[in-house]
Amino acid sequence: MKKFSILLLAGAALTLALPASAQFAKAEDAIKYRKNALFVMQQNFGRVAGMAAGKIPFDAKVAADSAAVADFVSKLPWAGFGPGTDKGETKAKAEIWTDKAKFDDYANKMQAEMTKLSAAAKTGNLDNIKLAVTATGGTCKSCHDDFRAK
Ligand code: ASC
Repeated sequence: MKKFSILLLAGAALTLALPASAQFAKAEDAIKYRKNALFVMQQNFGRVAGMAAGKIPFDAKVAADSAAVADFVSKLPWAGFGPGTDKGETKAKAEIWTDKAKFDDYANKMQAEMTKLSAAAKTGNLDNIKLAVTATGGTCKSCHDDFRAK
């Protein structure tokens, strides 16, 4: 096989391996990736939170669908926080990389709560959803307080 084809295949393999083994062409892409994933997650979580707060009319199907998307997307941002992605257009604090265990712990807790929120939303019970929204929102906030610049 020609060298070029081997390189192409290797490149394709790396791309397909995302996000389990995160490889981005540039740090800038990793930053964009995590921000966009967090944005998509927030839009879906925010919709459910809005219903829980009575700011958006409650629609059980929309809530369940949105929570399921937020749950899935909550698994994505972390691949974009690799080494060397601390500088650029980001509010990510340096502590993410110097206190990685704590950051990972927050990230894991958020994902666990997002999964519970999705389960709660599937029940269609607004009281269950409210409790889960509060728990999930708390995990967003604690990580932002410690690891996101103002
Ligand atoms: C959101 C959002 C957050 C969290 C947080 C909850 O919708 O963008 O960062 O909820 O405000 O306390």
